[in-house]
Amino acid sequence: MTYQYWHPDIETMPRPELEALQLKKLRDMITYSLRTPFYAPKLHAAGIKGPEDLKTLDDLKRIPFTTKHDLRDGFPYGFLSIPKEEVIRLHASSGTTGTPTTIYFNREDLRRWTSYVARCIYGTGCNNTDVFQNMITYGLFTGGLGFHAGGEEVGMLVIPSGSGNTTRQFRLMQDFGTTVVHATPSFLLHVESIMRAEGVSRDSLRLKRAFAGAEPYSEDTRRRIEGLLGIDVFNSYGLSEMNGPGVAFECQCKNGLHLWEDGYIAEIINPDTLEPVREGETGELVLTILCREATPILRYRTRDLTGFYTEPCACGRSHRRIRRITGRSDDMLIINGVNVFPSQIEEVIMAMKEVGNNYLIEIEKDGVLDRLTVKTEVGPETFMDDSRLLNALKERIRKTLQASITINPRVELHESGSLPVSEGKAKRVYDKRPKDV
Ligand code: DLL
Repeated sequence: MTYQYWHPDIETMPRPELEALQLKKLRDMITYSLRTPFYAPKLHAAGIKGPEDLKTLDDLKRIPFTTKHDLRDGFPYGFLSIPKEEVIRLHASSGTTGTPTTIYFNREDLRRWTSYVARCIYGTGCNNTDVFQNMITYGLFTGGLGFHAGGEEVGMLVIPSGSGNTTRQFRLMQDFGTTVVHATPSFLLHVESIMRAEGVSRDSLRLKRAFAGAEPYSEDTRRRIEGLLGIDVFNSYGLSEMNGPGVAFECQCKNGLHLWEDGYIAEIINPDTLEPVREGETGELVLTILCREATPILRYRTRDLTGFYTEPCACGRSHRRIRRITGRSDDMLIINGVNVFPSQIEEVIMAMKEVGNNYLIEIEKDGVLDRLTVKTEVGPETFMDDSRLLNALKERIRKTLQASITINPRVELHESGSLPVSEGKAKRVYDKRPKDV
């Protein structure tokens, strides 16, 4: 196989050079971090007063971890390192309680992010003859605009179709001869099942590749999508705190995701002891961004569980590969690609006085998509025989939840005291989706 590289010198850079580059960029990040209200006192406390105080990459370990909680506490500008007039875009992460985590970009930050996404796309074998349909949510979510810009950078014809509306997606694919799509793996499976239902034959399309990410999926799911659609599926990993997509991506070998180490420093730690795991072992991925001036984030605990491959990749890239993400070390749920914390649901329902104390969250597969059901007891004062009142309450809960978590849940009301009560620590989340990761 011939492999194509977008940034050949960087992608195949010998490791000693790559690590020297990391140190240089890390020092720049320290300069920017020292300008933020959040990091300035933390770095000073660690004895870091300027970039020169970091002598080796190992000195990074002197800096404490940053968590999602810190980002929320720092809302809105605690992590901003440049004057507001120089900021030209923000993105915000879904799946937070009330306060979003917001990331700011200057013009160069956006240019750099775009070039990482272009590197990922090109490395799968795409080029400017491709027609790219970006079937993922645009807006504050980074998947839409991130891939859009990366696709344009490669020179592909980019169709900003966004997610949903499957019938229209087929129409666009047929009209413009789409060769590459980007979606969550669950949406790709959904597309395939609608294709069958609507009698759209795979031969009427020119699809060759798909980029699938933003949620965990198994190797079996990848193979299933590949088999059903007759295409190659590449795993795409990223998170809004680290720009979004473009952090780690599979190359043509489809065997682990190259984590772009000139843009990010990766550590893998034991989430309980916070000590590094041995090379190759599974743990929590911790990332330091090296490619964003406006919002530097150091040693961010992603909560994603993975490990490094220890052997080099056949493609010749020197950047290490991480294994498919197998889960998280916190309680965040990913439902049809949207991040949801159980605490967000609790916050909404517990604020309603007609609602009782007990509730359950259930996630199941409905066909290929995820379905969220929120079961809640009504308060002792609410009569279960007043169906008009109950329906109105149900609808109000549904709408308020949808406004908070952006997905539309099913809501079930139960009589006071009728939902199961766990002994000890309450078990409220029942994730009934098959665990095939
Ligand atoms: O999901 C960014 C993205 C967009 C990645 C498009 C890939 C494609 P967030 O909404 O901040 O950002 O969610 C980040 O999603 O910490 C993981 O838990 C999960 N995640 C993302 N990609 C994968 C993947 C975007 N390939 C969170 N496999 C991350 C498993 C993934 N989980």
